[in-house]
Amino acid sequence: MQDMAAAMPHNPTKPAEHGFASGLQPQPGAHVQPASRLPTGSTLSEENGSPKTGSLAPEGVNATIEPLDRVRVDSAGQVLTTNQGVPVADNQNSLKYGVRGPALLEDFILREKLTHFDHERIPERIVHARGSGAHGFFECYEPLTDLTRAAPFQEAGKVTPVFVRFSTVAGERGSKDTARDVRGFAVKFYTDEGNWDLVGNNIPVFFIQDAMKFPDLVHAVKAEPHHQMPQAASAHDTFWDFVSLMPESTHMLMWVMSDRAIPRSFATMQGFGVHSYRLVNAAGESVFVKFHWSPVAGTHSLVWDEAVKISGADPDYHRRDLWERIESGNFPEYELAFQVFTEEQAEQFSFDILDATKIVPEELVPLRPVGRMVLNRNPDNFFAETEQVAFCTAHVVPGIDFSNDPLLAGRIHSYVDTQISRLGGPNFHEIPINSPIAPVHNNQRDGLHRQAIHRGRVAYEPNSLGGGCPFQAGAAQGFVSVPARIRADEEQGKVRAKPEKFADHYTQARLFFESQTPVEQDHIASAFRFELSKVTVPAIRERTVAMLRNASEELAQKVAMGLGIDPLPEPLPLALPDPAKPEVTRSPALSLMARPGDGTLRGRKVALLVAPGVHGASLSAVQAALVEHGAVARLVGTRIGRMPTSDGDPLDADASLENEPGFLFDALVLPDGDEGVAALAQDGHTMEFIKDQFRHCKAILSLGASRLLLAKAGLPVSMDKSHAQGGTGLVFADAAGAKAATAEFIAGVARHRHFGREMDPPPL
Ligand code: HDD
Repeated sequence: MQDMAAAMPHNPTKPAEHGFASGLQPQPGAHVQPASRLPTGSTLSEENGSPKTGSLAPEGVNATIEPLDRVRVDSAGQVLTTNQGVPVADNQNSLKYGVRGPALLEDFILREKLTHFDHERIPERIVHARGSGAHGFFECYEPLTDLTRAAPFQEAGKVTPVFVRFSTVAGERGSKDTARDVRGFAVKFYTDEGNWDLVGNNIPVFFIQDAMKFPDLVHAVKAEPHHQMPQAASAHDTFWDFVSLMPESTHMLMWVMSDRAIPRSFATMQGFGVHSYRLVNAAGESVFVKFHWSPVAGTHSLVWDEAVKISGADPDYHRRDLWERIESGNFPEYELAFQVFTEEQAEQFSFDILDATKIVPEELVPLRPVGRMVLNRNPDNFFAETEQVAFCTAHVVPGIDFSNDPLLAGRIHSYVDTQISRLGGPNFHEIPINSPIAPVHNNQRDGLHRQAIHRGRVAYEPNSLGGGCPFQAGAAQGFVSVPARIRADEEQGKVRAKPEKFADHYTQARLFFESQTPVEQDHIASAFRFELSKVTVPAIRERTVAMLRNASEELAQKVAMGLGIDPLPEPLPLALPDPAKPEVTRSPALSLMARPGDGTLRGRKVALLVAPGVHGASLSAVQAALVEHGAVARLVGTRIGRMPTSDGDPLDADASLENEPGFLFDALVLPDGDEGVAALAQDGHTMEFIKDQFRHCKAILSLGASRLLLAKAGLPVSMDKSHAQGGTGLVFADAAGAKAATAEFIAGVARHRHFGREMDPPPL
């Protein structure tokens, strides 16, 4: 060490800046664990050696554990080098002529470091820029060989590795997670026969019917081009101007104004392939299919006021939730279901299955569960994996094929195209997260950033010099498109037009609204009211109400009233005055309430308030019960750190009322203990905390003396009952009834929300 220090350049006036010579730096390698001591599969980059990946998947279950190992870099115990592998002696000082002299151009170490840094960013996705990813696996329940030859569905228990990226659509890469928006739900299956990307959303329909309109839609919803506002929000003029002139968007607007667009978590939202796709079996027979993902934890959402507040306190709310669920072993899990129907059935439907603004109601074609997906591993590196992952609807495998949905047709082009500029060339499939597990052999060559080193002189087919390799797989093994017939072609020829049923813009919008519970309907009306109240041009507001009248008079009236529009404008003229009678007029499956989940508290966050002098034993008992049910139960204090209790051991608060406000939690426990309650009552944060929990309809457990806090917060609750108050989710407990009350509270948390106490506008 001494010799090394002597050899280093040094600055006598600033010893701390000196690298090794300062004496503050540890010896090379001394501050990190040696590589041999790292847990296998760890992504360790920190000196404490914590395995950042959480529990590892069962062996053989993760695409990325082995194939990606060849590119994983772990610097534990390693010396710092340049990109050329040259060891760097001093990473603190640039090369200068004398300590006060000019920097020298020959400093290749400084120049390499700055040059690389200058190019660290790549263009963000034009849509879905903000996203979070996870690794996992898909497991098939039973062989589906009668329907499809796609590799993941060939046998019961067959496991296919996946990488999933969830996203918002409109906001930029650093925007908030809880914007009102559609969520992307993109799944890359690393199948035995190549990669299959199911690039879906958490809403089963779309705004438009034809890819021709996609750039217009995106230009309308993104921040307005003159002043680049608003960020990650559809509540502005250009969006509503566009959609109110595109009545085909009405159905999608219903979904986007519903609580589906503000999910509680990625783990509690559904996913949909949206388009009709085809399944093809080994005999070449095909059926249509719609893909549905349903979360085992149930479909749960935020309420709008909560979403707005969360976006300030924790813009990474969904990203953090996903990360923490996986770290703590509460792996997000989804069931995949197929809706299968034949071409003949499709012809009879009252809607067109090529129209992405339409669903196939579950009551018409039931869901068939086919497998489950578990997300059990966090990425090692956000950029290398979540940012560089490239999904493309064109990535299908034998057994999956397209329908003629004109929106899908545009997508098949668009994704590959965008990756070429976003990821800097045509070789993005070689980036580790994108490369298939199945071997790749073809005669495509060269291009920017080529990784593969192709041997030999043959790069063409047919060839004899390479023994004819790589050779065509043939129909039995290779991808064969379904030879679908297109009937209308002969009469119509090339046209720029749509089928007639596409013009029924309102029947399914009405179906969606009428299938919601009253609470959900109220939320939809409030969301329209909020969004349109941000629109500055009155004609746009009125046109939207005129459009809504065709879907639901009741909704149109509520929205108009909220916006002060009186009288109601005439309904927009119908493009199809006499649409076919729908098969289904109410579909309870469309309500978020239809999927309450598995009843556990897995992944839910519960705050237990603490201050010096609370009763420790009763609070700890509730905490233990919550943890036993899978909840994340955190002690939130008037400050962080140890708190003396009135009855024994101190409690350790790891969050404070200031740094983790109430709306970040799913439920609240108020402590017993006169002194502690008095301390909490003196802190204004406590009142805000309680009011938000109450306003957002979350379960609250009040132990003993803490009733005082509820009274001080001015909550409109009767205080003379000692137990649950019906559906309000408020549970009071005295020492004798604590056990029963805790059980009641836990059931209340599992119910997610207690909308019986919701009021619009909120009470004072
Ligand atoms: Fe798209 C990204 C989903 C219509 C063009 N789209 C993108 C992502 C998702 C979707 C989840 C993010 C993937 C990721 O995490 O990297 N998009 C959809 C769905 C649609 C849809 C469900 C309708 C059914 N998209 C759509 C159309 C077009 C595009 C009609 C163009 C014709 N989408 C793109 C894109 C993006 C994209 C511009 C931006 C970044 C990317 O592809 O990789 O190509």
